[in-house]
Amino acid sequence: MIAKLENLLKEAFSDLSRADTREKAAQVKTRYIGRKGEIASFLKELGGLPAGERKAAGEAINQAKDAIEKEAERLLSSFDEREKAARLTTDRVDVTLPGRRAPLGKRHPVTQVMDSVEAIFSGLGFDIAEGPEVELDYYNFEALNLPKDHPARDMQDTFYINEEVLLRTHTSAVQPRVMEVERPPLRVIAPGTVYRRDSDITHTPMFHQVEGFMVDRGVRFSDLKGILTQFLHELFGEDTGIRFRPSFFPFTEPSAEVDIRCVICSGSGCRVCKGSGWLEILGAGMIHPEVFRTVKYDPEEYTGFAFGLGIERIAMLKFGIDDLRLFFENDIRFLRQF
Ligand code: FA5
Repeated sequence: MIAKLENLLKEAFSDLSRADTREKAAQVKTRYIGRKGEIASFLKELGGLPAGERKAAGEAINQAKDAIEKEAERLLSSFDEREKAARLTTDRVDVTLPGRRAPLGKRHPVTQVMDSVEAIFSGLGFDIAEGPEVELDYYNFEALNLPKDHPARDMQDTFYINEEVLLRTHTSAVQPRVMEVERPPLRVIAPGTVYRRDSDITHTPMFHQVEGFMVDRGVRFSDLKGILTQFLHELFGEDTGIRFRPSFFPFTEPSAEVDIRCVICSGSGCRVCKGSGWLEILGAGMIHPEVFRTVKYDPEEYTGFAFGLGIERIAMLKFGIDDLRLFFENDIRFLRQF
């Protein structure tokens, strides 16, 4: 048996020396010292040996097993070392490379215009107020002199939630909310999102408005003209064409709409201004006495003006964009340009 063991040992070492991959070395190891390996079959034969020979044979088997195991482990860890060294050279990190920049967003053109509008009116002494987008019919219509069956309600196609609740169609709804709790003198703007069932190149179902109003003793239409002209000149430049047109709103009397020269076509007529050379950007007028009565202001004592402007319209003109819907598609190539 001892002679057979010596042969086995030689064979094992020679097999190990020929194993040129980690996998092959592991296979050789299993073949010799695995649970069903060569050494195990020697151990099984032990029982058949005469009692006097068993101890020596047992020791020899264990020695052979240890020797094979040691050599196999040495070989395996040398393969591991080589593999690690190879990985270190291929996976090397160049710490001097500049970092990858995370793509940086920009302020949306609508937000930029909203900020400029707020800054100009703050400079003119106006405070900022806010109201809810999901609004009561009362503030959006009734308190603004638009009772339930008033035909002028059709001017603004409304998203109703139920009989009494709707998505506000204009920021004018903030007007009675503020006047209900504050006394004149008032100079307030109310920026925000509004909703209408409307969609084409100059109308979207969701858009932004800024409402403005001023109430005090002796406020006149000329104050309205002065403030709006000052505002539009600050926003678009001193030589921007502006015109006031008579109009109708149930909550103002007299009422006007303000147009600005179409900057897309400089007034020669294009699809944005529908050939007129002008683009309507705001509605305005002197606050109706009925609105004052609703909020318990005495119309004999106080007068005031109000206006409501569309932010997207202004952004279109400022940035020369000919389709309103582009603002809400969130195409990064479009947004990056501003
Ligand atoms: C109003 O909303 C009135 N509340 C404005 C007002 C306030 C008048 C105070 C008098 C006193 P109008 O529906 O015209 O009015 O809208 C005002 C502005 O919002 C328009 O001039 C336009 O610039 C913009 N606008 C209206 N509908 C849309 C739409 N669907 N998409 C984008 N902008 C719109």
